[in-house]
Formats: sequence, C-alpha cells, structure tokens
Amino acid sequence: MAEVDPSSFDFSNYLVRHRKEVEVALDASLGPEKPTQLREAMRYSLLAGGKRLRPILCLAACEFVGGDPSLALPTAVALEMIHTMSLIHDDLPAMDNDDLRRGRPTNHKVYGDAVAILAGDALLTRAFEMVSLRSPGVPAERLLKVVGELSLLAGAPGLVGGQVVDLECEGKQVDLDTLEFIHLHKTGALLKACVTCGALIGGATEEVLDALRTYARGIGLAFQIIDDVLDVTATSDVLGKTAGKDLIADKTTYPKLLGLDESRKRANDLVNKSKSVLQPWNKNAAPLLALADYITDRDR
Ligand code: GRG
Repeated sequence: MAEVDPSSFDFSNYLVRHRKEVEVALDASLGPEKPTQLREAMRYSLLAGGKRLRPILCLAACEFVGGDPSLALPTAVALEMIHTMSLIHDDLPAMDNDDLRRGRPTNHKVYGDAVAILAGDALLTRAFEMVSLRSPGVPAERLLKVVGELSLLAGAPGLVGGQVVDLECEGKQVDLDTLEFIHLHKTGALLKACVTCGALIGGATEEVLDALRTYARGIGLAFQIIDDVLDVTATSDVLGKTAGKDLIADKTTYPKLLGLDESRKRANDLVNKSKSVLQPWNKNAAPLLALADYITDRDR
C-alpha cells in the first residue's frame, strides 16, 4: 500500500473494501465437502456476518510491514475460522449456553450439540490447512512461523487457557489481575495472533514484531473491556448476541469492578498507548491506528 497520511485516511472505505475481500475468501474456503450437514453447519456460522475485525487486522499488519495483503488473505481466513469455531464452542450448553449469535440462533440450536462441536473442530483444522496448504506465494519458513504462532495463541497458552480460567471464575470473586489474565488470553491472544501472523507473512523484522506485539496487547485488552461495557449498555438486537449475559452468568467484568466510565477510560488509555507504539512508523500505520480507534468507538 502507498504511504497514507493518517489524518486523511478513509477508514470507512478501507473497511468496506477489506470486508468484501474477506467475505469472498471465506465463501471460497469451504468447498463441496461431505457430509452435507457438516458443510452446512460450518457455512452457517462462518458466513453469518460479524465485524471481520480479525482478518482485517491481519491484512493491515501485513500492509504495515510493507507486505502484499493478498498473500495474507488465506491466513486472515484462518483467523476468522478459529474465531468462529471459538464462538460456536463458547455458545454450547457446557460453556456460556447461549442461543443467539451474529443475529441468528446459535449453531447448536440449529444443528445440535454434536454437530456444532464437530463443525467447530472442522473449522479449526481447516484453519491450519488454509495456512499450510492454501497460501501460494508465501515462503514456507514464514508459513511455519504462522502455524507456530497460531498453535500457541489459540491453544492452552492463549485462548483455550483463558476460557478455562473464565469458566472457573464464574460466580466467584475475581480481582483485577485475574480478570486481566482472562481478557488477555480468552480474547487478546487471538487478536495478537492476527497482528503477528499478518506481519510474519509480510516479512516483519523482530524489532517491528516486538512493537506490534505491544500494540496488539493493548488493543486486545481494550477490545474485551469494551465488550464488557457493551454487554451492559447495548441491546441484543444491535449486538446480535444476548445482552446482559455477564450479569446473568455472574461473571466478573471491568464495569463490575471499575464502573462504566472508568472501564471506558481504561480502554481509551490502552488504545492510545497502543497507537503511540506505532509512532516511529506513522506513515504506514494509518489502518492499524484507525482499527485501534474502531475498537473503542464501535457500538457492537
Ligand atoms: C480456539 C481451540 C480453540 C478453542 C475455543 C470456546 C473457546 C475455546 C474460547 C472462547 C473464546 C471467546 C468466545 C472469547 C470471546 C471473544 C469475543 C469478545 C468475541 C466477540 O467478538 P466480535 O465482537 O464478534 O469481534 P463478531 O461476531 O463481530 O466476529
């Protein structure tokens, strides 16, 4: 991408353009596989909309380091697949037990628990197929690094570990450090993977990767803080998922510990710090800076 002055960057246009690309690539990623019911269940959740923040972050990080974002598209799809499978599993009765997601009945409500679990499993494994077998033009050593990054950040040291602690803490008194741990792992880890994987595909140096990890940690935590806030302030219609769920499940959240205003302030501070990390590369940073702001400005 040509260098863009952040003050004149047309973010709406950027979002529309990349969302379109991502939707087309997601659609193409699922073939005529059998059995039909599994295919339908995979498509049902993967193509149900959603903000597509994760794949767009991946493309933006690739552009940030001077890479060609089209080469990162299969990895961007993989990240959305992992995200979607985590939503399907999160909604199951054994976890958050929800019946509304992305504005429609949850996967297990339509296909039953067993197929929902298996559709999630198939999306997770397809994600690794996208990176390792369906990423033409990307050097193998970069793909290997992406596979490693995804394995760590999606697995026990990341998203899965965070989810386990989240479930363990339901109905218990939780302090701010534990809550931060949950948010950074359950939600932040995958957002970090989006940024690092996009940058790895683009050939990032270790110095830039370090800066991007710091950027991603801040926006990842801010994202979940705002998710907690929206759970209180937004409606199910706007969110496309059940509002007020944290209270019902007796979860500790940022608004519960700090109040709504202080939570919003914390998220804004984190986003501002994340943006400042990218200062030395300001000219290439317009999309990542705008995406950071989007995390706190969004209404769903
Ligand atoms: C990844 C192997 C593996 C297992 C999954 C179930 C589970 C383990 C983890 C749950 C993680 C989870 C659902 C965290 C919440 C993250 C979050 C805030 C999701 C909402 O993201 P949005 O708002 O949703 O970007 P859309 O629908 O817009 O994509």
